[in-house]
Amino acid sequence: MDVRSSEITPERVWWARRRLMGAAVGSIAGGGAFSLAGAAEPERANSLEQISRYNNYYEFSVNKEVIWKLAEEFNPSPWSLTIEGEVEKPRTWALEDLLKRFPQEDRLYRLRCVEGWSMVIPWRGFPLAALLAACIPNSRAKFVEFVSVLRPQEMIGQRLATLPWPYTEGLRIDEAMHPLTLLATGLYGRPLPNQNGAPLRLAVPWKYGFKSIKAITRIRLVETPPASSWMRAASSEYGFYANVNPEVAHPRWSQKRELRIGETAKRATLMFNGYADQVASLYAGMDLNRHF
Ligand SMILES: Nc1nc2c(c(=O)[nH]1)N[C@H]1C(S)=C(S)[C@@H](COP(=O)(O)O)O[C@H]1N2
Ligand SMILES: [Mo]
Repeated sequence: MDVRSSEITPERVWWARRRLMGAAVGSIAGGGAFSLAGAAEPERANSLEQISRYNNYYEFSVNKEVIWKLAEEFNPSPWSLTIEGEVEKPRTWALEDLLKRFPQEDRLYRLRCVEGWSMVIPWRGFPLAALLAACIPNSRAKFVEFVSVLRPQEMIGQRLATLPWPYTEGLRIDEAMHPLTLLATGLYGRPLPNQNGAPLRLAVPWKYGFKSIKAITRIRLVETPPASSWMRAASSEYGFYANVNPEVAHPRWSQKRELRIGETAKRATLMFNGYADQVASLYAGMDLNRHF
C-alpha cells in the first residue's frame, strides 16, 4: 500500500472532525476514546504512515519495518468468521454479513507493545460483546479463545517455527464482554491494511499489544483458560492476563516507560494503559504480580 500525498489530507480532516465532536463521543461510545484517563488533553492519533509501516505480525516477519511489504501477498477476501463452542447459536459469518449486522464505531485507542513502544490508533469496529451476545453463550462459557488464519502460502513467517501456528489468544468472558473490547474492521475510517490485521482483528487497549490478535477466523467459547501462542512459546515471559502494568517487569524489559512512535522522549506507562477507571474492577482482589 502506498501512502500517497492525496491521502494525507483526509487523515488531517478526520482528526479535526473527531476533535470537534469532543468528549461526548467518547462517553457515548463507552470507549473513553477522547477522555483518556491520566491525560488532560485529548491524545493525538499516530499517522496512517506510522501505523501501517511499523508492525508486529510474526506470520510475516519479526522485522517490524518490512511487514507492510510482505503482507501485500495476503488476500483477505472473501473472509469468514466461525463462532463455536459453548454457545447456543454457533455460526459462520461472512465478513459482509458481520459489517451489515453490527454498526461500526470509530474509537481512538492506545496500543502498548510489551517491547516498550506505543501508538494511538483510530480504529473502526464494533464491540465484541455485540457479536458474542448474538451467539448466546451458555453457562459453561467462561473464556474465549481466538484463532488467526493459517496460510503459510501467503504468510512466509508461518513457514518458520517462531511461534506455534496458528496464532491464538484468549480472554476471560468478562474481559471479552467489556465495552472497550473492540473487533476492529478498519482504521482511519477505511478497511484495515493487511499489515494491521485485515480484515478483522481485536483491539483490547488495556492489555499488551500481543493480545490484540490479527486476522481472526475462529472464536471459540470454552470452559477452561486457553493457552495463547505466546504462553506456549515462553510461559515465564507471557501470562494469560497480560494487562499493561508498569509495576510488573517483563523478564527482559522494565515496563515503567514507553516510547510513543514519532516522539523522542519516553513517557511513563500508565496502569492498565490509562484505562484503569474502566477496567480495574475486573481484577479486584487478584494478585497482579502472580496473574501477569
Ligand atoms: N496474528 C497475530 N496477531 C498479532 C501479532 C502477531 O504476530 N500475529 N502481533 C501482536 C503484537 S506483539 C502487537 S504489538 C500488535 C501490533 O499491532 P499493529 O501492527 O497493528 O500495531 O499486534 C498483535 N497481534
Ligand atoms: Mo507487541
